[in-house]
Amino acid sequence: MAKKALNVGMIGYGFMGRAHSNAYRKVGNFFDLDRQPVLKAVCGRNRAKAEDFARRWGYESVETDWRKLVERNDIDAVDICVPNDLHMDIAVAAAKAGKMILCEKPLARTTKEGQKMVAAVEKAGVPNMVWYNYRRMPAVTLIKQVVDQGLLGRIYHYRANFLQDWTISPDVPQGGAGTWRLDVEAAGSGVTGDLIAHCVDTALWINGSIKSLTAMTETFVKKRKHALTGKVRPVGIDDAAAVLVRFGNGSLGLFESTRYARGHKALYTLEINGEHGSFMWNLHDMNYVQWFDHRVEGRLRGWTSILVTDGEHPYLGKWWVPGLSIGYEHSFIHQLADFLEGLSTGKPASPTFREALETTKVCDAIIKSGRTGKWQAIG
Ligand code: SOE
Repeated sequence: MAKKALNVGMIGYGFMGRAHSNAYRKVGNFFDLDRQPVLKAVCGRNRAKAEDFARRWGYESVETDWRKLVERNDIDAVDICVPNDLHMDIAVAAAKAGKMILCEKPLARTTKEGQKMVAAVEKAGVPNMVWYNYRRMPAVTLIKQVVDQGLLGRIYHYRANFLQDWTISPDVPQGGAGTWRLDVEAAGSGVTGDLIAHCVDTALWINGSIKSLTAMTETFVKKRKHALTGKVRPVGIDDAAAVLVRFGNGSLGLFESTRYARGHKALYTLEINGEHGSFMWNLHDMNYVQWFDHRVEGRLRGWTSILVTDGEHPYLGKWWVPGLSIGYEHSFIHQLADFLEGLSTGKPASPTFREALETTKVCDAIIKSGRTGKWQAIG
């Protein structure tokens, strides 16, 4: 049976534009889905660069004004891959135009912006999703499945880190392509919205809601040149954050993120400790998960390293043969496959805008607690 086309309009063509475009191109080759993404248009302010991107990835056309792309009748789904300060305006306009929306994380700079986005997609009744890709790393999905099965028993602890080192030099500018993440206007926050958001999204998914938190945040480099104006300006983002949380299930959580951990490039680690067992995972060894089962006979009990590449592991049946690894880009393909499947089954792929708003609320509370030094309840 011929597959129904899903015409995609992508806004932005940076690092995430490539990750998402790769997913659109590959998903139909590996997953059996009713819908086939068609790369209709890519939008970027710089026409030459957008045309270059379109040629490389096979987009049929180019726009330089996102409003035009959103209004086009031949676009079914809008993918938002631009800096965070544009997420809300684009999403609200796209929802009004009746488009499905796939938005890069974090949902928004603030809860207030996120709420407007949730209201817009729910009013329009359009399918929506936020690209929190790490949920779709097979080893992470496996942890979720096993926790849901109850094999860990009561959960006591959840901890996660996301460590990088690329902004240590005071010469790294704020603003502009790539470095907009250091500009508070464009990003909303620093490591909190960019990196802890990943830790929080996965934690909410695996371990449930967060009730309250207290945080310590720091900006180590106080002034940086703005890449667009050349002017030296105060830095408004958090360079590092350490957070203590209480989950709704009674467990305690710890999150730490920094861009000043010399030697670490993208070290996302997570650990969950339950009454009967524990899991540990880290992004630098993403196809392995460490599992400890206290129910095993004492003499044989110990940490087990599971290579998550078997057909019975999440998503792996769609790839190669057992023992052969997959990579970072596959998490986006998996998330897209879930989104497309959700269009057929009517069961929306998570996180929807409403679900991702919970992460934004936690991020807002981290920033607030970092400023006030006070515990924050998550509303
Ligand atoms: C920042 O360096 C960054 O690219 C994040 O923006 C991504 O979300 C993360 O997955 C990797 O690091």
